[in-house]
Amino acid sequence: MESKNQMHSPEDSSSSSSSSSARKLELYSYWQSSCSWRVRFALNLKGLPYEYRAVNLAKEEQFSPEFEKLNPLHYVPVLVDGDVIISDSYAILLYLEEKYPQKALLPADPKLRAINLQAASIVSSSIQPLHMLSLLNHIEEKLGPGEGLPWAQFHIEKGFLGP
Ligand SMILES: N[C@@H](CCC(=O)N[C@@H](CS)C(=O)NCC(=O)O)C(=O)O
Repeated sequence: MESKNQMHSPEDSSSSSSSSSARKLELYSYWQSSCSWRVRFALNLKGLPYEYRAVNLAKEEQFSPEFEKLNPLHYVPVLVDGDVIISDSYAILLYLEEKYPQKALLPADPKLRAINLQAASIVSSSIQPLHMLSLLNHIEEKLGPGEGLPWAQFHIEKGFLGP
């Protein structure tokens, strides 16, 4: 995991939003993490500057003692906003929406709001957890090499298209 003041590749472009001198938010992220993409989308849509902290999952940096203090579950993303530390993308999105209401992500209409939250919840609880890196590694270990991909494809298609 990089130290606080370092920037990095290949995602350096994503940290362009942190050019403001009033840097406050910090996002611990990995470039292939779809959970982190969600938060980056939200930060950019809301125009919130943030500092990008790369956690290289391929190098198992999520298990470093430094990162473990932020998220004992060893997952990215983690958002740090002053003394607030949030380590789940869904919770981070709701936090950002409430704390920084400018450029709302959710519609005001309750029905449309519920449909949006339904889609977000399906992705974050019924699709993504079924193909996270640690689970795919576990499946490959238990069932054999090459078994992870069809597993992931099945659950992604089911989540988006239905059975
Ligand atoms: N519910 C969490 C899930 C976080 C999660 O699964 N993060 C993945 C990247 S998208 C991760 O860090 N995986 C590391 C691993 O599986 O060891 C969220 O939405 O933030």
